[in-house]
Amino acid sequence: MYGVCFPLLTERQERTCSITRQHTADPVPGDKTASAEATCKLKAKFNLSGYKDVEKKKVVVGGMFPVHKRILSSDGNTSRVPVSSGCEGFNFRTFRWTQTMLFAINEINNRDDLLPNTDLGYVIYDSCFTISKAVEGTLTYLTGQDEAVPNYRCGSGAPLAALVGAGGSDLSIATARILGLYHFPQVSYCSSCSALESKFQFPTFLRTIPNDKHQSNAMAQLVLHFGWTWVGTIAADDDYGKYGIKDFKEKVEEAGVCISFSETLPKVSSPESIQRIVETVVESTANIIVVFSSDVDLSPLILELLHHNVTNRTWIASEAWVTSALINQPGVESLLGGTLGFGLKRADIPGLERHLLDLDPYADPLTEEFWGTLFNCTLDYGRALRQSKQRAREVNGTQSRAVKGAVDGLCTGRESLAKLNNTYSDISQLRITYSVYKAVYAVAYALHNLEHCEPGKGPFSGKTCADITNFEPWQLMYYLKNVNFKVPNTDEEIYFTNGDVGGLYDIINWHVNSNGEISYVTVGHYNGSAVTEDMMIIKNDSIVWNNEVLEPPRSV
Ligand code: TCR
Repeated sequence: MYGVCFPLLTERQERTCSITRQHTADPVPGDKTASAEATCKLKAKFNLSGYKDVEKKKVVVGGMFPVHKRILSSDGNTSRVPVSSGCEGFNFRTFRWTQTMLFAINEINNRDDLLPNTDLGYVIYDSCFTISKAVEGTLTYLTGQDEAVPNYRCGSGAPLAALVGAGGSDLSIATARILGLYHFPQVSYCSSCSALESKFQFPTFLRTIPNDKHQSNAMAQLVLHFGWTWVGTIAADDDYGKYGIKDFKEKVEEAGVCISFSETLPKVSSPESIQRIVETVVESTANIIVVFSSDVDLSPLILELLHHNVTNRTWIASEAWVTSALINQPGVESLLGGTLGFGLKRADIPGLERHLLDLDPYADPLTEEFWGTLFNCTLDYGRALRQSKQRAREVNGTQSRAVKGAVDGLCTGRESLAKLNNTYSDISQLRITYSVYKAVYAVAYALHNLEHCEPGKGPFSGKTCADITNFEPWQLMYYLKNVNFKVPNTDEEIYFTNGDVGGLYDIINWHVNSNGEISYVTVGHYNGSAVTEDMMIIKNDSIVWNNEVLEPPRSV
């Protein structure tokens, strides 16, 4: 498994746990009761910088981020002991989200007014954009085992708080089902799919990103606003894409709009499918194309459309790609200039840039990989070489390719991050990043309220309180559901209604400047909770379109 503990923080707490059986169901295959005395491998990291009182209580918050873009495919060999798959395709943007969770925890640990007597530790997992990895991480988190053993959980040590994650909606749907079984809260920063609103199915799921039903509605209103009647749709092959487009279609079809084509992007690389979608786009007379997809899934199609010199289409972007550097690459302006889309509310997070730039490359395997990928070098030559040889052996039974990669060059770890123009340290579009920050704060405020419950006035049976050193997950869930706080340095108030927050978006338009670079210009706002007439405010005159006449395109 690829659970990542961050030794960035200076004190480690290694827990020895007695394993307690939570269910009396049939023994799990390969029952681990024999190793019940085994050391719990879960290492929670605690921060010393905010450490004024050594006697502080400790709580561990879980985090899950899609730092890699996919898992390595297995060779299908069943004649040897299977190992958990490795991951590849380092994602700088999601790595920024990960670092933001650490930043928020640090900030909270340094505050005297929030959780003054308790330090937050953390365990972070890389879900590699893959459901199986997300499930594996969830089981590991719940059980405290390196090998995920269902129905077991560490019985001692710092209590686990909530899981911040897991990334895309398909991952969260899987993890929320498991966590729900144990009444364990999950706060998501990025899973926006409308299916997750069902509290019957996902009783302990909350999120700081708006429910996509608002976004689908907003897209439909945009289409109706400009009087377009003929649109094409493209969706990712996951819950995000499918539900997003389904809700959009329902809304526009009600109003008489026709759908020219509906395509689905492949999840695993498939040049043939991409080719087919390109042909559909080229042959269709629809000028307006609505795309509900993450940037990772969309980028192969964009590359191919560029190849075919496709222009004169207006793209309607969902939030996941509207400000993505993976899509906004040099050269896309002829295809994507004039794009209109929906972005989450942006914020500045004071101190975050410093934290990102001060990253210690040697802190953990992920920071090492980040450094090596960014500067195209190897930090610790000996170790990296061994690792790449090992990986090469595992992946394709040969050493040649990976070894070649490892001799590119060495780096000192003192290279300057600030000089590079990388999406990791670009703090101009903190949208999901801000949502991560809010999710960590929601957990901290819930824990704070749990800790400061007045005995005899508590919410639990007999007016009792929970104990911060030994609470049950459902008790924290009570406080999370009822949390209400102001996000630091903003005037935004966070509270959950049925696990959801309000549907606020910026309407973003891609303007091309004289150098051919794209800038994101906010041309309007959408508020899903306002009365119908006030929901969408859009400044038509500020919009730049992707056609010579520079006016709203006609849709046929
Ligand atoms: N919700 C998507 C995943 C996602 C995403 C992103 C992925 C969103 N925004 C930005 C990468 C980058 C919004 C989901 O699956 O729910």
